[in-house]
Amino acid sequence: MKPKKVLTIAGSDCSGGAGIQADLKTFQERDVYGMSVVTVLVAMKPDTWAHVVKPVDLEMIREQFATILPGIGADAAKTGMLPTVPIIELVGELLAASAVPHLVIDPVMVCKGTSEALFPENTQAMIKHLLPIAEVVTPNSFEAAQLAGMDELHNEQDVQDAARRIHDHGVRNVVIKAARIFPDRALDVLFDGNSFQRWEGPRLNSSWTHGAGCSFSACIAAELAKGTGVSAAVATAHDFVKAALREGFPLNRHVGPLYHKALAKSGRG
Ligand code: PXL
Repeated sequence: MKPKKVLTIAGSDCSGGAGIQADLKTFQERDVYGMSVVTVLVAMKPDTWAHVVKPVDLEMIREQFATILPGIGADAAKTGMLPTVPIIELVGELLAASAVPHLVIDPVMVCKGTSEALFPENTQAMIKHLLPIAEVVTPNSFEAAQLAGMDELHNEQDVQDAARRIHDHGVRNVVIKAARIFPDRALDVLFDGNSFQRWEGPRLNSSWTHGAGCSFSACIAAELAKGTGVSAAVATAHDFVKAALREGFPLNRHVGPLYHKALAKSGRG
């Protein structure tokens, strides 16, 4: 049987842990055919792990996109790091015209190990150009607060308030990865405009979590491509990332990724 085809529109993390690289590993594990539009190249200084970020020019983003849509076709797409306002506008315009059946927006604003928002001016552009056309958006607590126009989220009530405000931007489903609001528990919350659903588990005390957010949204896109409903897709992504985080491993003294094969290895994938 021909596999479903899924497109990631995101940045290249040359360390292999996040971005396009995490998305393609996730697609492979979830048994869909992965394709990519690279929006930005990210390198890291070996001594400090400071990020060096080089956006791809708009024309080349357009060319890559056309290769896939209309050139090949995609059953679902996800976005990751979109480094500039013009790139967000272009990706929004191309996606809106493509009518891809399932669209997941991962509103990447920070990289693990760096503390400030990478591109604060991009939040409004994502609200305007991407959320209204998206089926699912997957912010972490920081990104959710930015998209909702709120201060830091401190508790589950804040998470629900943020989800309602983000839903008002026109996206059909909001999934907030509230991994950091409790010291001992990890919580994912889904709001579909009517009700809340939650997935909770003990918080894993691992430093090797690089690429967790990218892999989570990539897994949701893969499941949607296969015809799974949003709630079941989020449940699968929760389990997939939890298993992969349990087997996270260090690459060097700065960073460690998830182990994407963990769920398949345990026989539950
Ligand atoms: O984890 C966020 C992220 C997303 N995309 C790219 C990255 C990072 C963090 O390093 O490099 C390309």
